[in-house]
Amino acid sequence: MAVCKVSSFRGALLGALLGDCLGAVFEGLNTTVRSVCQFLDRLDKRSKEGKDPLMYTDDTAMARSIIQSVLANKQFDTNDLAERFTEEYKNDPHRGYGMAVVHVFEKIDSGEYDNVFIPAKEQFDGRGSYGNGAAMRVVGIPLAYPSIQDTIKYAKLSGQLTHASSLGYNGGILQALAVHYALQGEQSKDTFLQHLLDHMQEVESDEKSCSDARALELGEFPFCNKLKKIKEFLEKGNVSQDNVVEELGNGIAALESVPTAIYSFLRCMDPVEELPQEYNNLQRTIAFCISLGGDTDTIATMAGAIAGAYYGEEQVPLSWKLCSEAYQDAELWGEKLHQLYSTR
Ligand code: 8NA
Ligand code: MG
Ligand code: MG
Ligand code: MG
Repeated sequence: MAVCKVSSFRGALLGALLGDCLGAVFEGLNTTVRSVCQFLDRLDKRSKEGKDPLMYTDDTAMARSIIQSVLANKQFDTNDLAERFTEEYKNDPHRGYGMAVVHVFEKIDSGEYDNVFIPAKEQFDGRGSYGNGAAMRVVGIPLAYPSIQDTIKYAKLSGQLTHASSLGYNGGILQALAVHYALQGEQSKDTFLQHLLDHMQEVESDEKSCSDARALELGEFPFCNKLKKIKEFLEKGNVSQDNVVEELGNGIAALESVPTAIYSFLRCMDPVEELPQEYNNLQRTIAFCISLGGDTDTIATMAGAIAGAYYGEEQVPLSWKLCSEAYQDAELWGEKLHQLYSTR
């Protein structure tokens, strides 16, 4: 196993935070590359004016609960995590949570459920949520567990507390795997994608994944098929943003957003014509995601986590960081997770 640097851990959490805080400004708006870059370029001035920071949303609020739970317990504890999600929501409900997920928190809070996984299973008439909520918050898991098996197991469990559809929690597993492999350091796009594909082929071959995909008329191995589309797009080169949105998506479903985040990370390993040449890879990745529109905070937070893990905190621009709420926690927790990871 590669020796992972503390800079990668801090970078992953900072990248995730910046993607959320900066992406949230554009959530649901009609975005253009130009408007996104104008906004990003003004952050330098903003950071010097002492304005209130840009607030993080549900993505980071829930990621913080996972990180705090893992750091406090050293081991994964589903009941503790369910309680932290619920308390966090009750204390601070206006962070832009998904419309449906709040019912899970209300049910857990009612104290009527002994099994904390049941409320998620009751969502959408028993079909469970396929939203990207499990994926948007998962970054703390691959930063806490060096083993692939643990990463998959705990990404799944942390996802299933709110997302009982395999189309939801498998998205969380894929995002966790992407951060895991990004932490391992420099590798080719092909190698990176092949790792993800190998694992997702196994993940998506169980009975529930097959039947959930069938019920949604998606065909088998939906995430694997998106990974193959990513490979095709990367080989093609300059695929237009409209095409990316059309084929990979920019929506609130995990299947319409996790592959988009992974594609954006890989695409932005090389310069992107429309984006300023002076941007580094991490800046490029976040700007690219936001300019795709749709669920901008969530796609940018996922891609930001992957890019931050891969390039390290050296690529995190100071002014972008200074404009993001509670960035000091990301730095401190990155260090603590690195310690925990290194002792396992
Ligand atoms: P969620 O579990 O409430 O799912 C989000 C939405 O996905 C639901 O409200 C439904 O519209 C839809 N959905 C999920 N599963 C099903 C299903 N089985 N059948 C029909 N519809 C379904 O929330 P989440 O935690 O997954 O969050 C997902 C996204 O919503 C995140 O981006 C989060 O930030 C939030 N959000 C998004 C927007 C936006 O417009 N992009 C705005 C505010 C909040
Ligand atoms: Mg959000
Ligand atoms: Mg490993
Ligand atoms: Mg979102």
